Amino acid sequence: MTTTITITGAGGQIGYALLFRIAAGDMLGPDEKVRLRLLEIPQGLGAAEGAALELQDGAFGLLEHVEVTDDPAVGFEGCDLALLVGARPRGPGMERADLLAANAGIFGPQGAAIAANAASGVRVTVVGNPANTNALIAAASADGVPSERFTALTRLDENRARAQLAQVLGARVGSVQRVPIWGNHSATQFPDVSHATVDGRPVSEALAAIVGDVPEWLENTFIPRVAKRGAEIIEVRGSSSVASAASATIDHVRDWVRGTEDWTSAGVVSRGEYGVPEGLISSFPVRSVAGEWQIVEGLELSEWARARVDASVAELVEEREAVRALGML
Ligand code: NAX
Repeated sequence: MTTTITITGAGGQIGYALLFRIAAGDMLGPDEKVRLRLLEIPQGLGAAEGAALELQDGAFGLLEHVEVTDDPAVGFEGCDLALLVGARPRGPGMERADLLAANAGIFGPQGAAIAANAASGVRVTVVGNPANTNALIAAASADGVPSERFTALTRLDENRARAQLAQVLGARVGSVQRVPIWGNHSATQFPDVSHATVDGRPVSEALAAIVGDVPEWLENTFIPRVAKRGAEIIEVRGSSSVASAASATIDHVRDWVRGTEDWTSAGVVSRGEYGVPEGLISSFPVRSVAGEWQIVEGLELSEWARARVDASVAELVEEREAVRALGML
C-alpha cells in the first residue's frame, strides 16, 4: 500500500526533521510506501526543493514520489494524511488578535483545499501554532470532512511531561504512562499526573517519597517546567524545538493510524466531554481504536485539576471568540 502525505511548511525546520523520518518508515512502518507532497509558500519553495533533492539522495526504499508545490490544490491532491506545520509566527509588535487573524488566513483556505482535494478518509494533524485554534479554523472551513479528522499536536507536551517524571523518579521514560495533557497547547496547558503510573503502579507514592510536598512540586516545579520547556529549549539551543516536535508528530500520527495500547494525548474535537464546550479542539486523554481517537471518559478530576482544565479551556474559548469577532469562523 502507498499513503499520500502532505506536509505544509516542508521547507522549514520541523519539516526538515520530519521528512526523512517519514521516508525511513518511522511513522507508518516498514511495509507502507509513502508519497510526499511538500506544500510551501513561494519564499519557502527553494528550501523544500532542496529537501526533496536530499530525500532523493537518501535512496529510501519506501519513498515512491516527492512533489514540491505552492498550490494548495496540488499539495492536498489525494492526500491521506495532512501535516499542517507551516504557520505564521508572531512578529515584533504583533498582538494576539493579529496572530490569530494571520493564521486564520492560512488555515481557513487550507481546510477548504483539503475538503476539495484530499482523499475521503483524510486525517489532519495541525502542528503550526496556535495549533488548537488553527485546527478549529481548518475544520470549520472543510465542508464535508468530519471535524473528528482534525487534530492538534499536544504529544510533544506529553512526551516532555513523561520525560520529566521519569527523570525525577529515576525510571525509564517508557515505564511512565498515563500523563495526559488537557486543554490548549500553550502555557495554560495542564499536564496531569493524577492517573500516572510507573511500571504499572501509581506514581503518587513514589513522588511523595522523592519530592515531599507533591501538590507544591506539581504547581511550582513540574507544570511550569513542562509548559515552559519550549522557552527553555530556545534559551539553551538558541532556536526552537525541532527534532522533538517532529518526533512527537511521528508518534501522534503513528498512534492515530496504528492504534494505542494505553492512553496518550491529542487535541481533538470536544463533544462536551468533561464540560469542555462542544466544537472546541482541546487536548484530552485519548486512545486510538480502529483508526479513530476516543476520549478516555469517566476520569475523576480533583477540584485543583478541574480548575486547571477550566483555565486552559477558557483560553481556547477566548481564542475562538477572537477569531469569530474577526469574522473568520
Ligand atoms: P519554520 O519557520 O522553520 O518553518 C515554517 C515554514 O512554514 C516556513 O518554511 C514557511 O515558509 C512555511 N509556511 C508559512 N506559511 C505557509 C503556508 N501558508 N503554507 C505552507 N507553508 C507555509 O518553523 P518551524 O520551526 O518548522 O515551526 C513550525 C510551526 O510549528 C510553528 O508555528 C511553531 O510554533 C510550531 N510548533 C508547534 C509545536 C507543537 O507542539 N504543536 C511544537 C514545535 C513548534 O513550536
